[in-house]
Amino acid sequence: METSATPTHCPYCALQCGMNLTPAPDGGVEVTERADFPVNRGALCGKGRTAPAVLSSRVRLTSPLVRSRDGALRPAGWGEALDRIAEGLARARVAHGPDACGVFGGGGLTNEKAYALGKFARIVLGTSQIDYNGRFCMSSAAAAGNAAFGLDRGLPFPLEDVPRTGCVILVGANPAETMPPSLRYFTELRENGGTLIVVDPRRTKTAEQADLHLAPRPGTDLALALGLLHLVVAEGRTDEDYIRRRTTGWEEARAAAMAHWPEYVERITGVSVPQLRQAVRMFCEPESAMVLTARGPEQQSKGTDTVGAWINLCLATGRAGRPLSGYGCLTGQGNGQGGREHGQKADQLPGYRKLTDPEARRHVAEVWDVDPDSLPGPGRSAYELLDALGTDVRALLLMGSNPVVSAPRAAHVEERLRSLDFLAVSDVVLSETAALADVVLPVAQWAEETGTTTSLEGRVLLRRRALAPPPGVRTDLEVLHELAARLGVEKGFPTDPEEVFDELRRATAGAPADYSGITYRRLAEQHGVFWPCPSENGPAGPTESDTATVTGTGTRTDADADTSTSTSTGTDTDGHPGTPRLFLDRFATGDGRARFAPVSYRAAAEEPDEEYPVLLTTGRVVAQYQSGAQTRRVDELNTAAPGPFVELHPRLAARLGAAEGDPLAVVSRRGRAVAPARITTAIRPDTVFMPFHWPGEGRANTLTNPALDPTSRMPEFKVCAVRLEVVRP
Ligand SMILES: Nc1nc2c(c(=O)[nH]1)N[C@H]1C(S)=C(S)[C@@H](COP(=O)(O)OP(=O)(O)OC[C@H]3O[C@@H](n4cnc5c(=O)[nH]c(N)nc54)[C@H](O)[C@@H]3O)O[C@H]1N2
Ligand SMILES: Nc1nc2c(c(=O)[nH]1)N[C@H]1C(S)=C(S)[C@@H](COP(=O)(O)OP(=O)(O)OC[C@H]3O[C@@H](n4cnc5c(=O)[nH]c(N)nc54)[C@H](O)[C@@H]3O)O[C@H]1N2
Ligand code: SF4
Ligand SMILES: [Mo]
Repeated sequence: METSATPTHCPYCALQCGMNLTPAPDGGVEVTERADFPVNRGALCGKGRTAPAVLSSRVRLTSPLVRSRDGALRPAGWGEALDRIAEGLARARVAHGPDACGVFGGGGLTNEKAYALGKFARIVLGTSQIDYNGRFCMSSAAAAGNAAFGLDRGLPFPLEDVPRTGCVILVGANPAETMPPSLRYFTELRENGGTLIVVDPRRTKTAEQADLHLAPRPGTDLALALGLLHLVVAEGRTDEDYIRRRTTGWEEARAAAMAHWPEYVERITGVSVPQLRQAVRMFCEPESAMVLTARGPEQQSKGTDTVGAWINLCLATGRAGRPLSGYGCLTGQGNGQGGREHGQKADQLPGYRKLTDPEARRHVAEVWDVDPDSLPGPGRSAYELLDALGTDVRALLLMGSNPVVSAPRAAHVEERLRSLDFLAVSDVVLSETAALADVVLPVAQWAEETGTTTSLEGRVLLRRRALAPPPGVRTDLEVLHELAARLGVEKGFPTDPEEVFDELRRATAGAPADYSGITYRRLAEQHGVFWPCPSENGPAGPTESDTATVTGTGTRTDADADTSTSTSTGTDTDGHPGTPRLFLDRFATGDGRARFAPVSYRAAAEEPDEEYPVLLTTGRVVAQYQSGAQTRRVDELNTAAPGPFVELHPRLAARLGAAEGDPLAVVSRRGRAVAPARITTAIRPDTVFMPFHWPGEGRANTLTNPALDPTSRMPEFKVCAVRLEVVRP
């Protein structure tokens, strides 16, 4: 083991906080402060601070497991486990064709793993049936961003721009709980005289910081954004010159917005007309402003249109592709950004290339040394893939997700997983999904292997190995290498992450998400590199002229400068410096103009009725992460957030006769969940909220609606209709 502190990044969310790992007396590591990393400047949330607890062999898998004849999982050697997986996949392929093998990945996997997994699916299994949990995360924002700007990078500017803008509208985002160290950017914004508007049906810890809190009915953000745009037009606050020079499609979008009268929007959303007017004033009066969305408006069956409407608001007011202004999506998972760029998404090849684009296929096939015609076409989206298990898709390899807890209509998904001929799961712990597998592989995690992630800022970062994995554990890259060899592909699946990254660089050269100019050496020397970063002589990325780097120290240049800031870290003398700020000169569309989305309001897939009169929305609490597979194994976090609950307003509680802590049954058309009541005035009386981190009786996803957005194929996690009853003993 290394003896001194290893600078690296947190295993969990997309903020990718910097931390040091220092050897601990017990032979493990402990987290110590890494104040030099500019994004979090040493601050960490409880999850990051306690992350080493999940490295301990007490809580994790250290031997492969295979299902024995009596139905139980028993420890096995690696040779046997890998042979069983290769057989299971090969059998499905021989009997039913290549698309009978499915692959499911995760946005927590490093770029190297995501890349290798996509390549494995396409060239070893020859299957189109690969998708990943990021589909449940930011796919609506990605679809809307691509449509409007021709490119999807969560934030088109670094977080350090946030405190210097005039107004931020945070839509359905609760960073106080989901990215606590990022809260300082919003606090500094207000200290600098800027204003914060939070749009959330709950008065969250984030909303408590806001100058204005709008609490719409869940699922109505589309109407809200259109109502604001209506007022912008009515009050003469559009930026006509900008609209003319930098956009297309305004007339149609304008006409659609004008049909959304403030009084009509008030009726749909529950947000009053004076509040709408106040929001417009706060957003339009300063020189610059931003809209940031997260899962609230995105995880809807109209998430793409909803984000499109918020982007319209930015475009109509000249607030995109300008210094300190723009639309951004707060990406969620540790590698939520990179995980959506390198080919584990159903329709995609590395570098955000499209599987349907002949030139993209040719480029990637050449790097992979295969015939372009041998690459399959686009496959199904995540929920559709899970829904097809046991019917079209007979064998599944799953890496980096726990859908038994996190997928919508989870009881059905669980049943689909059980109906497979063969399921293999690679994980660090025995997750609820791994527990259903025929073979479980124990793999190394963040601190035990090197790899890169791409943060919500589009900043590519190096995670470094700080200690050896426990005996019996291998890496995901080793797993793919071994499986490829057993399935007849001897070359092309190196186990050294840097070798994989160098291939990824070639595969992404000239692509929208161009990583070709990024090397491990550069990442080791500076605080990350923002893509696109073409190689010195390579083809330019979409915004070639924006070639600034951001500072490593928070130093700033003039906010009004018409070019981006360029305070160099002093080390990137080799080649393209990366692209912290996108779109300042042109958007990444063919004509360089941003495109308005002609969208109109529509209802949620399931609205309340007599039988199911209440709205359920779902989300997160600060001390648990996602399906809880990792954080539910950390004592300190379990003490802070021991289990599920149903948040409801005192008025609704009174109607039900429920007291604080009473077990509440929540029933939807998909199923029934039970969890204790948590009564608070911080939620709308027509809505209840459940966090989704737990399996079993209190599993929120037993209830959720898998209605999909027609474009992004995002399920409607944030809105469904339920009824409630107190469970009397
Ligand atoms: N502690 C913790 N942090 C995390 C994670 C975690 O599991 N735990 N996961 C990470 C990941 S992958 C992600 S994607 C991010 C997610 O980060 P966020 O998007 O901030 O988290 P959520 O709690 O899912 O949703 C945010 C807010 O949306 C609100 N909301 C619900 N319905 C609606 C609606 O219809 N409209 C609007 N406007 N708002 C609505 C909820 O009340 C909630 O406060 O967090 C990341 N960070
Ligand atoms: N109701 C409701 N449901 C939701 C959401 C919601 O807001 N409401 N949010 C959705 C969102 S945004 C997301 S991102 C999903 C996330 O939900 P999941 O996809 O279930 O995400 P995790 O719980 O992070 O699962 C990651 C799994 O991979 C394992 N793992 C960690 N690191 C590695 C590694 O390096 N290799 C391998 N092989 N395994 C690893 C972990 O132990 C864990 O079992 O949930 C979605 N589900
Ligand atoms: S905010 Fe996210 S990246 Fe930072 S310590 Fe917490 S979980 Fe880790
Ligand atoms: Mo996510």
